[in-house]
Amino acid sequence: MGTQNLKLTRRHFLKLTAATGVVAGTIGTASVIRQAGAAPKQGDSKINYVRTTCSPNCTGACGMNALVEDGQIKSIIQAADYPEADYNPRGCLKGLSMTNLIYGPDRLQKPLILTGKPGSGDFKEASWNETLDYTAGRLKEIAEKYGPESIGVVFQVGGTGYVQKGAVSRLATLAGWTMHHAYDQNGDLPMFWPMTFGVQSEEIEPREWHNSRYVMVFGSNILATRIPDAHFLLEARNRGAKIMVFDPNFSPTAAKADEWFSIKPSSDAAVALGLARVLIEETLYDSDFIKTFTDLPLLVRVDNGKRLKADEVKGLTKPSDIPAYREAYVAYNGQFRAVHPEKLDLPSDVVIEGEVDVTLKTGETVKVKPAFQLLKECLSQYTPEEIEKTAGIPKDDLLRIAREMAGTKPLHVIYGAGNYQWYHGDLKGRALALLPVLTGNIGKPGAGISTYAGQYRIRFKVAEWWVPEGKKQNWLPFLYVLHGPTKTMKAKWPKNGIKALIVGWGNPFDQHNMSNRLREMVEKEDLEFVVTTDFQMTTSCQYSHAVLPAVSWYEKTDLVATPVHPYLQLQQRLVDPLYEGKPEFWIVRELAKRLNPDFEKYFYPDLEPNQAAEKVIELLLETGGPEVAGITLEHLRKGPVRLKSEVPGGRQIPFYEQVQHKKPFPPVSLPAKLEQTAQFVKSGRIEFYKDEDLMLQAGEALPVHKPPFEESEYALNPLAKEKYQFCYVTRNAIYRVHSTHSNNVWMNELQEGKPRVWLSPEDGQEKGIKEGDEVEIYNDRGKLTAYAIIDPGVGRKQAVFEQGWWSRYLKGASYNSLTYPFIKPTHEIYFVPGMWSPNTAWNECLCDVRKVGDSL
Ligand SMILES: Nc1nc2c(c(=O)[nH]1)N[C@H]1C(S)=C(S)[C@@H](COP(=O)(O)OP(=O)(O)OC[C@H]3O[C@@H](n4cnc5c(=O)[nH]c(N)nc54)[C@H](O)[C@@H]3O)O[C@H]1N2
Ligand SMILES: Nc1nc2c(c(=O)[nH]1)N[C@H]1C(S)=C(S)[C@@H](COP(=O)(O)OP(=O)(O)OC[C@H]3O[C@@H](n4cnc5c(=O)[nH]c(N)nc54)[C@H](O)[C@@H]3O)O[C@H]1N2
Ligand code: SF4
Ligand SMILES: [Mo]
Repeated sequence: MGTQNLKLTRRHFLKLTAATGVVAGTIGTASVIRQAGAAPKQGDSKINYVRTTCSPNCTGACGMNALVEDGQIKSIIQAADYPEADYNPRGCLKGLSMTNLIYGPDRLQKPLILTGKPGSGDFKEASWNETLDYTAGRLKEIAEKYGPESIGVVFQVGGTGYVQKGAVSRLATLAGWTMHHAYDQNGDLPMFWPMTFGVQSEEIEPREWHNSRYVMVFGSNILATRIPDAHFLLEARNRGAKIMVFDPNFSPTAAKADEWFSIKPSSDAAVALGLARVLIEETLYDSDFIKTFTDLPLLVRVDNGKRLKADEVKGLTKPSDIPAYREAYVAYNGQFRAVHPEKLDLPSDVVIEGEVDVTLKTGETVKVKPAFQLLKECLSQYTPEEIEKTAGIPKDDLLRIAREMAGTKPLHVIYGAGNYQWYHGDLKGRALALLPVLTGNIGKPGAGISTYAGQYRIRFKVAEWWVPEGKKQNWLPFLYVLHGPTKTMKAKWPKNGIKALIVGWGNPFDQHNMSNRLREMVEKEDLEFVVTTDFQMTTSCQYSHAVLPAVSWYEKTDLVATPVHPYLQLQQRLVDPLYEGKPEFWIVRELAKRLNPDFEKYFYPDLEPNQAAEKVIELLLETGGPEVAGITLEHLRKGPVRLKSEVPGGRQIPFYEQVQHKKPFPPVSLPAKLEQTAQFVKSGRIEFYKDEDLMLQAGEALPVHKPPFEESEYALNPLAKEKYQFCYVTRNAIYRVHSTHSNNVWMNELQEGKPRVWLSPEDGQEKGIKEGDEVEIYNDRGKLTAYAIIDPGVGRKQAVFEQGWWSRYLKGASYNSLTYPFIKPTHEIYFVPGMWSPNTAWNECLCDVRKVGDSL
C-alpha cells in the first residue's frame, strides 16, 4: 500500500469526523479528572472519565474509560481496573477506535421507512411516531393474518446486554412472537457439549491457563479472536506449558506455539481418535477417573446397541428415588449392579473390558459389553498409519503427542469455533473430549476442554426480566427459516412459517447463512415485513421496511457479563443518544404500548430509559441467584465485580463440583432448568456412548471420524464432488467483530481497504492466480470477489476468507451467499433452545476460485 493512499484515507476520515463535529482528542488534554461513575451532562465543559464496557458481539467485554468533553467522546482507553491485576488491561484497536463508528458517516440519524424495493436504499425519513405506528401496525396485521408466532425475532448475545436485550425478549414473550436463539444461529453451539457433558458449553477462565502444562489448540485462533486474553496463553508458555496447535493454516496462534500441525480440514476427530487409541492401547488412561465419572463402565446390549437398563435385568430393580429425566443403567463387577445416576460410586473393581451374558426379566439372555470395550474396538481402526493418511499428521508425532499429553498434567484442550462450525463438528468435539477425560483432566485447575466461542452464555438467572410472569416462549432455530421444516425436527414450526422478522444487534443479511435466500424472501414477499434496530446503516437495514435508529453501547445503560473474564460490569452511558437514536428499552416500550396498551406496564412506564435500566439491573441482581448474590448496583458503579462460583476463590473451573464433590452431571446450564438439560446425559455421567435411535442409525453411538461434505454438499448435489473441490473456510478477522467495524476507516487501512482471500502457493499456481489478483470465489449458490494472498501457511484446497465484510465492499454480494443451512438430524433428537439445537456449520461449504481481470 502506498503512503499516498494512507494519507488520503486519513484525510477522508478527518473530513467526515469534522462534519459531525468531532475532533480527535488525547488523554493528555485532560485538565480535570472526575471520579468514574457519574454520567456527564451534555454541554459540560469539564472533562470526565466514565468507566464502561465495550460490548460488541466479540464478547471480550473489555472495561474502558472514556474521556468525555462537552458531551462528546474524545477518546476511549483501557480501564485496567480489574481487581485481579492479571486481567489488566483489556482492549483492542477496534474498541479504541469505536468513535469512528459512533460519529461515522454510516450512523443512523432518524427513523426510516422504505419507499423503494428492499435493498434499493430508497427510504424516507420519518418521525418516531410515524415509524413506530407503521411498524406496530404491520406487526399487528401479520399477527392477525398468520398468528403472532409467524413473527421471528433475532437478537444477539445476551451476555453483552442483559437489560436491553431482555426488553426484547420480554416483549416477544408477551406478544407470542417466535425467538431465534443466537447460539445455534451463529454456529456457536458446540453440540458435543450437550451430548457429552449435558451443558450448553463451558470453559476454564483464561487466568487458569497459567496453570496448564500442556495445551492443545484445535482451530481456535486465540491471538486474533481472544485478543484481551491472548497474553495468558503466551505467559503459560513462559511458565513452561507446551502449546500444540492443530490447524490447517498457520494462524497467528500457530505462530506462537511450540509445535504446529497442518492437519487436513475437518480431520480433527481422526487425530483425537488416533491419540485416544494410543492412550488406551498403552494404558495411559486414568482408570479410576473414567470408572467414577464417565459412562464407559456402563453395559451396552450387543443385540440392539442400547444401554442395558436396570429394570430390564432379572433380579435388578431401578432405584425408586430417581428423577424422571434420569435412567438407572447397569455395570458389572462379578455381578450385575444397578448404577444410581445421582451417585458416582462405582467400585474400583468394576469391569470395563470384555463381554458377558445377562438374563433379562423376559427370560431372554443377551450379550453385553461395557462402553469402554466398544470404544476400544471402535478405536482400533484409527492406527497412526491411518491417521497419517486421513489427517496428514506424521505417525511418529501422533505416538509422541499421546505419550506427552498423558504424562504432562494439567492438560487443557481448546476447541475453536472455526473448527466445530462443520457438519460433523459434534463428532470432532466428542472425540476431542476423550483426551482430557481419559487422562482425568476435568474439574481441576488448568485442566479441561474449553470452547471460547462468541455467544457467551447467560451467567445468572434472567427469567424475572426476560420472561414476564413465567409465560411460555416460542423458539425456532433460525436455520429452519432458510431451510424450511424437516421431518425430524422437534422445534415447533409455526403453521404459516416465519412471515416477519424483527432484527437487533445483528446483521443477518450479511452474516447469515444463505443471506441471498433471505434477501430473496424479502424481495418475493415471503417475508412480508422486516424491521431492524441498529445504530448504523447496515446491509440488513437496507433490506428492512422500517429502520429504527438505536444507539451504541456508549449511549445507554446496561449490565454485561461474558465469562471469558468472569466479571459483572456496568455499561454506563457516556453521552446522550446522538441524533434521534434511542435505547432499545425505549423503542420496545413504545412498540409495546402500540401493540397492546396492557403491555406498557411491563416496561416501567414512568421512568426515563436509563433510570428504568437501573431498576432492571437491581431486579436482575436480586433475582439472579448465587452467581450475583450480594452484588449491588453501587458495587458495580465502583468497578467490575467477579461473578461468584462454588470453586474456592470464585475461580471458573467447569465441573469442579462434579469431580471434587462427586455430584452428578450435568451442572445447571442457565437459563435452562436442570430437567431440560439433564435428559441429555441420563446416566448422570460424562457420556461417550449415545444410544438414541438417531445416533445408532447414523453410526455415531461412539465418536467416530466422518469426512466432510459426504452427508452435506455431496448429498445435496453429487456433482459438487467434481465441480467444487475447495473448502470455503471463513475465519474471524482481527480487524472486525463480525460485520461490525467493516466500515471503520482505521481498520480498513490495515487491510488496504480490500477483502482478501488466502490461497496456498500450489493452488495459486494451478489456478494461475498471483498475489494481488482479483479472484472470484463461487459455487452454484453464489459468488464473491476478493484479492488473492498467496500464503505458504495455508493448507491445500482451501479458500480462506475473513468473514464479516459488508456487501458494499463485495460488489453488493454477501459472502454468505455461498453457504447453505445444512441440518444434521442428530441435532434434532431433543430441542432446548440454544442448548440442543441444529447448529450452523459455516465451513461446511465447497467452492471454486478463478482469476478475474488482470493483476492490480
Ligand atoms: N477479532 C475478533 N475476535 C472475535 C470475533 C470477531 O469477529 N473478531 N468473534 C467472536 C466470536 S462470536 C467467535 S464465535 C469467536 C470465533 O473465533 P475462533 O474460535 O478462533 O474461530 P475462527 O476464527 O472461525 O477459526 C479459528 C481457526 O480455525 C481454523 N479451522 C478451520 N477449520 C478447521 C478444522 O477443520 N480443523 C482445525 N483444527 N482448524 C480449523 C481456521 O484456520 C482458524 O485459524 O471469535 C470471537 N472473537
Ligand atoms: N460464513 C460465516 N458466517 C458467519 C461466521 C463465520 O465464521 N462464517 N461467524 C458467525 C458467528 S460465530 C457469529 S457470532 C455471527 C455474528 O453475526 P452478527 O451477530 O450479525 O454480528 P455483527 O455482524 O457484528 O452485527 C452486529 C450488529 O449489531 C449492531 N449493534 C451493535 N450494538 C448495538 C446495539 O446496542 N443495539 C443495536 N440495535 N444494534 C447494535 C452493529 O452495528 C452490527 O450491525 O456471524 C456468523 N456468520
Ligand atoms: S472489540 Fe472486543 S476485544 Fe476489542 S475492545 Fe471491544 S470487547 Fe475488547
Ligand atoms: Mo460467534
